[in-house]
Amino acid sequence: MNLNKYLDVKPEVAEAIAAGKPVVALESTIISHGMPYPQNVQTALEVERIIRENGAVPATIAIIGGRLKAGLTAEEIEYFGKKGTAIAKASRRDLAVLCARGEDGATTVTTTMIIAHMAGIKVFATGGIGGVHRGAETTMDISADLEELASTPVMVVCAGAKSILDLGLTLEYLETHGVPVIGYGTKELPAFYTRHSGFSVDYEIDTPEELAKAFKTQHELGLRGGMLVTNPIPEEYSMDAAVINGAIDEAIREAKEQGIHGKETTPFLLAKVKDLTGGNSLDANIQLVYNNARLAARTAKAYCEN
Ligand code: PSU
Ligand code: MN
Repeated sequence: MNLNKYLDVKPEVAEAIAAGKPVVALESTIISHGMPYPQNVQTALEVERIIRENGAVPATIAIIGGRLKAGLTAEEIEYFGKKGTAIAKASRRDLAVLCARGEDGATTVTTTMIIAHMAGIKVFATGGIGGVHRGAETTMDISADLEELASTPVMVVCAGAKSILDLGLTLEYLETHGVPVIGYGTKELPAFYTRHSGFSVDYEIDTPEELAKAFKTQHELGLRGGMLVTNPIPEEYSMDAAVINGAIDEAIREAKEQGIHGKETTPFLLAKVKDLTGGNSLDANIQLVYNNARLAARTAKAYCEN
């Protein structure tokens, strides 16, 4: 644990970490920017319940009044969900100024990894990660999430990446930076709403115990950085590839037309895809997060047990 004067670890989380019990970190951008109110709050609370049911302690991570929070109360989750996109999306470059000014921030994969690591949490569950955007060869829009995976030792369990990104270039970037990309029960990188992308992962691993062992071995070898576990959406909730890809293409077209750039790009594309596909994509999104929470809790438990 690397405590600093800006970090507040919720007592239940601190006790679990001190006792060597499993904890799973969760991000807050998915609450404030990823889903509409009140489904965002309901989902965040249900994810915490699922993590408990599977033997781990949940720690939803956020920045509140300049404090780095590892573990939120139900009231704080409600506050984040209600304020929604009025809360600043906080990546690595935002942390210092937000803390210095005593402001709120919704943590992305990047900042959730940073704060989880400060608190001593090793496993983190989310929906999708940021990556190399389509057209990045001219825009240079590459998510800070990839750099963080390269340097911070936290396992990120996600459902792959949405094809708002260039999935091939995202995998190339992760390879260059030495981040293992694992498929849970699959050799193919899942594409968030669908189980298939046409791209291969580095390794297929089929049990939480083996995931935990691989990650522990990475630490014991002294290799820096995280591990990306991609867990396909359950078949019954997966979406029609043509429908979702059509919506993504349309969203990218509108973003270009409107000159959307910088930190607005990802939230803009996600919101557009959601509008274009209606409630179906929201349902799929919620279910894949539940699925990732289950796997992350079981993996955190296995990590602590051996
Ligand atoms: N991709 C998704 N859902 C999300 C995000 C990305 O499918 O909610 C959020 C995550 O918080 C992720 C962030 O860390 O967007 C990446 O933003 P950017 O591309 O600006 O780095
Ligand atoms: Mn970006």
